Amino acid sequence: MRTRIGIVGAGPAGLLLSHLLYLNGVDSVILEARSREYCENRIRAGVLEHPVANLLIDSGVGARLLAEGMRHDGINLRWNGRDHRIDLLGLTGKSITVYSQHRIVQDLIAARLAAGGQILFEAANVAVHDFHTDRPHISFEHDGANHRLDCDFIAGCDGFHGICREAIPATDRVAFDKGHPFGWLGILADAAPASHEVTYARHDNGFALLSMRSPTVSRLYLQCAPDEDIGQWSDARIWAELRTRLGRGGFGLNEGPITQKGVTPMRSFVCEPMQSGRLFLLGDAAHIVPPTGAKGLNLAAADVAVLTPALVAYLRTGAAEGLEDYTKTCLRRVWKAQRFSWWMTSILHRFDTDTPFERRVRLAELDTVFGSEKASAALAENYVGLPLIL
Ligand code: RFL
Ligand code: PHB
Repeated sequence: MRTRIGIVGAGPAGLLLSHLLYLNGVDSVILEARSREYCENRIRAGVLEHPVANLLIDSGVGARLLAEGMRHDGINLRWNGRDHRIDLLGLTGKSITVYSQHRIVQDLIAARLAAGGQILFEAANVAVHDFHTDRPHISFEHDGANHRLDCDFIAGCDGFHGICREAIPATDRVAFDKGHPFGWLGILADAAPASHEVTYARHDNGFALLSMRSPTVSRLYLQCAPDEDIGQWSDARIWAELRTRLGRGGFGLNEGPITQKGVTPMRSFVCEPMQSGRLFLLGDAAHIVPPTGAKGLNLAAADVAVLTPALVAYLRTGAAEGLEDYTKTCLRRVWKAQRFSWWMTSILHRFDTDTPFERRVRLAELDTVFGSEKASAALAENYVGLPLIL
């Protein structure tokens, strides 16, 4: 097999890259380890930045997003029984869209297949080769046979646990890695969201988050131990803890059947550079952030927005500047998102190892946001999303 761009991974990064390349007349093939059904039902992110929603709409895959996505003009911070609304629209002129990541994946898969795009699901033993030459290739197994995909470039969109980053010689990359001493226990529930806007709560028991997927489905999270045993959390215990942490006079949490629950450990990570020869890393393959800033999916889309024009320019005219600058261009935005995600995490979570001094500084930081429009505006500017290319 031969294509221009060999893409490993059919998550948001790989699918959006393949779609945008197609719109620019560039062929690609996606190799994905999991089944289509698995990819289309993996519950993950929900908040789209303003420029990312626009990118999806402008590239023709926004019909369902526009029909079913929920435009939110603000978010709430809750602490000490008080709500502080961050007026995203008033402070920045922009809004966010709440729309499930797995729907974006469904929309992109449908668009690629309708356009004759090739996505090989359940591809096993994917390995990338010769990306330091101008004839890279990818080997894999599919339908019980060995295959080889020759390409001009390889896009590693295979997430944090993928194989592409690890294929770069260890001496050629640096990992910036920071663990966090907690995880999030997340649930989906058939219950109307008790607030119409996303609400981040700080409580002495730990952080809690109220989000939603539709007017009848709530998405809720609780700070927990990184290795929390989900078996210890009955539905009743989850609701009780959510009520405690999100509780506020007059605020009643709507309860309903829990349809999904899971624990995610938290990590901040950046791989530099994000490129090695003709292998480019995008999205979670290159960087991950704690979810408190709702940035992971959005960063993946931004990498795609940088790489697509760079690849198109090179293939059309031989101009290599965009490709040469790929790491530099992406990392400016990546590190700003790292900073923001780390900061949101640090003011909203409970840190058991804090000294009393550190704890008070965190609280003062949060109080600064509650009391200052300028501080709220800085939060809002980052939350709605910096320009895709800085
Ligand atoms: P993905 O989505 O992980 O996709 C990678 C794909 O590669 C496949 N793969 C392989 N394929 C072939 N061969 C191999 N060897 C392979 N190894 C892996 C995988 O099966 C998969 O299909 O990475 P991508 O495309 O970079 O997208 C990144 C986002 O998924 C991620 O950043 C977000 O989900 C993070 N995130 C959030 N981001 C936001 O922007 N807003 C949010 O509100 C938000 N909330 C969240 C989140 C992530 C969470 N979890 C579970 C990690 C909330 C949670 C709880
Ligand atoms: C979600 O809706 O899943 C969500 C919302 C905001 C976050 C993280 C996740 O910061």
